Amino acid sequence: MRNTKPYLIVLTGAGISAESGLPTFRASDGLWEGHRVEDVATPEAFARNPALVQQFYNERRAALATVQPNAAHHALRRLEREWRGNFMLITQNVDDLHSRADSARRIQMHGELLSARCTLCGKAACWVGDISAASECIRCGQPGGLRPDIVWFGEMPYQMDLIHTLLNWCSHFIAIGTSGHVFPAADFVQTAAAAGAHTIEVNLAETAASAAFAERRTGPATVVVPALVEELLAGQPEPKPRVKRTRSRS
Ligand code: BV8
Repeated sequence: MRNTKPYLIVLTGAGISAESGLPTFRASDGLWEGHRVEDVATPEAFARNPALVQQFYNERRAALATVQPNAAHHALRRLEREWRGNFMLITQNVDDLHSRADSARRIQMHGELLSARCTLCGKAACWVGDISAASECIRCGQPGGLRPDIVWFGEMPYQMDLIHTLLNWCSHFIAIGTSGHVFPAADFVQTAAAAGAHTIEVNLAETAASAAFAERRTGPATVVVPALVEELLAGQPEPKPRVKRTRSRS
C-alpha cells in the first residue's frame, strides 16, 4: 500500500554549495581541474599515490573553515522542520554545510570530509585536521591505516538500501544543484517518478537528467530554494484538528 502521508525527499549536489564558495565538479573552476578523477577519487588512485590523495582531501577539509551555509541550506532546514509529513535530505556533497545548517534528517551518501575511516579496524570517526600516513586511528589506536571517509568512484555509496526504500515511498522528489552525471544518484529521479512522486529539478541550467523531471525551476539555489520552500509549505493541507478524547466516567 502506498504511503498516504506526504514523504518529501530532497537530493542535493555540489551546486547548492557553489554560492557558499565551494567549487563544483564540472564548472570551469571545478575541483577536478588540475586533478583527473582517476588520480584523486578512486581506490586505485589511493593505492598508487596515497600522499596526493590525502593532500587533495586535506586541502578540501581545511577549506570548510572558510565557508558558511547559504540561504538554500537554511531553507532546507526550515522545510524539514515545518513540513507536515515525512522528510529526508540525501546529499552527494561531502562538505559539512547541511550539517552546520542543522539539517538533522540527512543522509551523506558519498561520505564526509570531516570523517576518517580506518582501513585496519574498519571504523570511521570525526576528523578535523590533516590525515597522513602517521595519523593514528582514534578507535583502534593503530597508525597508518586512515583514509578519507569518502565514497570514491567504484565504491558503493552509503545507505543505498534505505535510500531505495524512501524513493519508492516518496510523494515529492526535489533535486537541487546536481548535474545528473554521477550514478546511482542520477537515477533516483526515475525511481521516485515510477513510484508516483512529483519531481522538481532546481538548477542554473538544463542537465543530463532534466528530461526525467516533471517540473524545473531555473536560477541560483539561494534564490529559487527559499521561494520553493515557501510555496511548498504554504500549499500543504491544514493540519487536522486534534480530536480531544474525553474519558467516559462510566
Ligand atoms: C557505484 C566523493 C557501484 C568524491 C563522489 C551506473 C550505475 C552505477 C554506477 C555507475 C553507472 N555508470 C557509471 C557508474 C560509475 C560511477 C559514475 O557514476 N561515474 C560517472 C562519472 C559516469 N559511479 C560510482 O562509481 C559510484 N559507485 O556505482 O558503485 C558498485 C557496485 C558494486 C560494488 C561496488 C560498487 C560512486 C559515485 C560516488 C563518487 N564520489 N564524491 C569527492 O567528493 O571527492 S561523486 C562527486 O560527483 C561528488 O560527490 C558530487 O556531488 C558528485 C556529483 O556531482 P554534482 O554534485 O552533480 O556536481 P557537478 O559539478 O557535476 O554539478 C553541479 C551542478 O550544480 C550543475 O548542474 C550546475 O549547473 C549546478 N549549479 C552550479 N551552481 C549552482 C547550481 N545550481 C543551482 N544554484 C547554483 N548556484
